[in-house]
Amino acid sequence: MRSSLWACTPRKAGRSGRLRAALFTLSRPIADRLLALVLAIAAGAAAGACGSDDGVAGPAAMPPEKPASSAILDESPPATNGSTGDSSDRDGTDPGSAAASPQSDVGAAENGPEIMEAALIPGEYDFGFILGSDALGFVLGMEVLPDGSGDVVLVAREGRLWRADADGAMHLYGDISERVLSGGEQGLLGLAFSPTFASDGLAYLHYTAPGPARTVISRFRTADGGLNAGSEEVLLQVEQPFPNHNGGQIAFGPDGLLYIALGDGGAGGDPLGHGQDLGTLLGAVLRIDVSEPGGYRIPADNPFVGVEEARPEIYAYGLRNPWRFSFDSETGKLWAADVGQDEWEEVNTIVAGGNYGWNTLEGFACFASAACSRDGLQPPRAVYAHGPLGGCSITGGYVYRGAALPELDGWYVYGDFCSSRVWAVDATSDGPPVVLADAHPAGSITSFGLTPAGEVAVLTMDGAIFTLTQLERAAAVP
Ligand SMILES: [Ca+2]
Repeated sequence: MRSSLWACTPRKAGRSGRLRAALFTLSRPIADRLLALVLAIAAGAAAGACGSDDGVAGPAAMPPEKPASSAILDESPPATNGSTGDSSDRDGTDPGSAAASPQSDVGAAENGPEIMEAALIPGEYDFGFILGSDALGFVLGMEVLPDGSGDVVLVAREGRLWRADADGAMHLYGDISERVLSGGEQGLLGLAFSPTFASDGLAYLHYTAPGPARTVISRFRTADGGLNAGSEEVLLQVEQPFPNHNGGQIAFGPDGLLYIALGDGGAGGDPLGHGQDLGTLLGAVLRIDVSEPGGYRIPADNPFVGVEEARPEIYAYGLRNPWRFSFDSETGKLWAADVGQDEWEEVNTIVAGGNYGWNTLEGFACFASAACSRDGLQPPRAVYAHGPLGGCSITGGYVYRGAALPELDGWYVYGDFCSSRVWAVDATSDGPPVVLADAHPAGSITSFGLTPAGEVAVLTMDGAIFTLTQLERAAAVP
């Protein structure tokens, strides 16, 4: 039996995780100032663009989203809706209390009913520890190795892949750390195995490389159970003007095509206007065909094929920093979390050709100017506000299709890096999100994954991985 890995044993967070989580749940301006100070000392604020943050210790080991980098780089966005971005005016403002929000002058109808959050007994679920290692460090992905072994491969930001078996034993599966620019939101960010892995043994990586700082999408061969770093075939490179907002997800859809998430290029407020620019691959989800050897092809039915001055790789756009997307294994629907700027974190369902609004909108609210048209823009499926009861940086998860928590079947599970709160929203209705686990101290949520049994796994920045456990059910197990 190879089931022990997926049995749950509660474990408390490491001290550093609690410390970092505590820092990021401070009011954001304070956290930003602290982080900016540390980063400025370590990296030299004037150097700005592309230095690695690897040497930065302690709390400046940044989340995969903005607190530190935005502190250095963000231009102050135009004041929208009376907000200054100061979280102190939102402290204690539950996302469910739309009337109390500084956004309320936008109008509840424009913010949408989705922020009327109805908590489903917060804390009813807990995190059950399944796997972890200090070697993992900042773990950003977990993919089932499609070789029938029942093992998983974990993505460590520094550029290493670790294979973990059902007993939790870990072995190095691949190492491209020498060609990865790692730190903050840069690094080895995503892994996808070929849908025809059994016959071709191919794997695809999404990472940041230096000189100049750029996103690289590459194909690798695997052999003898490991990734052959020398077999790299670079498919796509996109220069990154700023260190943050690299996107990072890479995954095959049910159509056999490869989907790639790219952020808006970084800084704050999208100063270069990439979100609404179809002429750049930044700020978009791409879709390419890698089924034939040698490079990639544009799927004929990609939505912007033949559109003048549009990049045909683009599948959907208007995204700020899509931090993790996934396909519902039952319906094939594409879900993406888009990290917000000052106020609102978004859950989106992505459709071909969709424009998700950034930087015209942040959440349901106008961003770039005080008044805006929402015509033709895809609204989020759900949002939550910044602040202690919301968070500061969304991490997208999966539509639950596992067996252990049947009441969650068909619910999209997601979390927040700063608050470690976990929500779910029903994929089959327009109902409001519910809170599953409330500000759990297990550590900042960097990503989600699926176990070989299809359970949703919660990945944290200390290299500890959990699944959700339902407390009453867990207590009933002798
Ligand atoms: Ca949006």
